[in-house]
Amino acid sequence: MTLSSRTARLALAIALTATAAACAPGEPTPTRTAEEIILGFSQVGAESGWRTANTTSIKEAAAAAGIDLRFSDAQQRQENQIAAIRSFIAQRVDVIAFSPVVESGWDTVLQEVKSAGIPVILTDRAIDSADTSLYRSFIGSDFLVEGRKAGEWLVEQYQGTTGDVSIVELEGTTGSAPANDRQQGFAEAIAANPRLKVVASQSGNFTRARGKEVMEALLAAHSDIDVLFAHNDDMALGAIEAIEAAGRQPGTEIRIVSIDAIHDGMQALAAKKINFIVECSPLLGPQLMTLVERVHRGLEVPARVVTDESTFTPDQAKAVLPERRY
Ligand code: GZL
Ligand code: ZN
Repeated sequence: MTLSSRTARLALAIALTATAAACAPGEPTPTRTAEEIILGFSQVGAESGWRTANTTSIKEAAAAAGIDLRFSDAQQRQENQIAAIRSFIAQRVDVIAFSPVVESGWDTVLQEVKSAGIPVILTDRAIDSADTSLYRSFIGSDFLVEGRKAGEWLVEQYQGTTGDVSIVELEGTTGSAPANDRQQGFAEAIAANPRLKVVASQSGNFTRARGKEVMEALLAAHSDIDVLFAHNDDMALGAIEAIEAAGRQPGTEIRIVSIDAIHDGMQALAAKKINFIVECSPLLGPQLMTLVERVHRGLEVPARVVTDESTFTPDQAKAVLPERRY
């Protein structure tokens, strides 16, 4: 969807405000003259390094903006997020924001929020509801693009080679937007070379522990694994433990492409145990607070704010590791 020029100007204004807010460390934050805004935030959980960095970004940005943050951790369970959203309605918060653990099953509770007259902002993950009036804006990465970037890198690696390439895929949380879209984007990209074949694909629920368990099973079932595509670094790191325990070499015998670019993932990349990482930025806090303030004041906000993000090779990881914030 191309942003209209007005919306693009607005998005730029938001980005600039956010950058200003984010780039003024040490300066006294302006004491809030307006009444304090109460923001209810329902977080997915604390399942990965990405998630904990995202939580830190949200909490720090709320404090910097003088926003009263009511924060709830759902331990990756949708029923806990729905209960948290209902409690935010009862608390009469001014704005509700959340990262939906899965794409579907939100219409009922978001209808209740709408009837209570509380604006909603989606962060990080999308929902599949057809009713886009249920939320004012969705700020987060384009997971299709992330999956495509991973696939395009793999196609490039095997340019001009012969023989089949067996790929195993560690999927994120079943039913979540990042798992669905990264899988689709990756599949679309590797279709360019029919010798690139996903021989097994299973959920590791975005956690290191589960990624290790699933990779152990895949190694036992497939003696011919050439590549691992992991939907996040935590599962890739768990898989590396399983690969090494099986006496195999991650990064050489089994090449690994992953998504997130968290600190531990970037260290494994610098050590060439991972070969390529597609960045997914968790630092949504400042932009989210700008959106919260605007919707609270009844100002226009863009329906979609896409976070810009990069990709990393081992050498690039080595170069940026010292300055990375997460
Ligand atoms: C992506 C986010 C995903 C991360 C995982 O924006 O929803 O959830 O890629 C995290 O690390 O668990
Ligand atoms: Zn096999």
